[in-house]
Amino acid sequence: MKKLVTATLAGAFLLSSSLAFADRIEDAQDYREGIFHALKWHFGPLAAMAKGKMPYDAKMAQHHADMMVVLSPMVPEGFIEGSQGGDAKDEIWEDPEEFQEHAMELDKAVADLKSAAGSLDTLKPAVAAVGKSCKGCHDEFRED
Ligand code: ASC
Repeated sequence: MKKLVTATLAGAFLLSSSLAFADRIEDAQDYREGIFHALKWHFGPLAAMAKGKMPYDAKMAQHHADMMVVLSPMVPEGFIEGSQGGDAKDEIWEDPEEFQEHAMELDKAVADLKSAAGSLDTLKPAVAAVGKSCKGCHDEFRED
């Protein structure tokens, strides 16, 4: 009887932890999509300022660039093993080094953006570099 109780408890624990892990995998897609949406939220006004579609505002530009510096390193964590799917191509998991390289490129471009946000002249090329980094990764690793 004691053995049965122990086995039942162990089984219940394993089941609940694997269910929790299944949630974790599902949550990973939401997590990474959330980070990308937040990056887009902050990049949108910067791109608009760079293109002259919104008046340049140094304080706002700095804020959005600062937020992107926080968000960018959060991206790779959303691509845990088993969370393949959504817009993410399998190549991310097949060539993690290449993916990591793109992620580090974004970190670098965003750090440059933070330094460049103080004037429109410096903001423009820095925005272009971030856009290029986004596109480079999307071309390779995102489903159209
Ligand atoms: C954006 C956005 C992207 C990138 C990409 C750059 O504003 O949402 O995914 O720029 O379009 O080419």
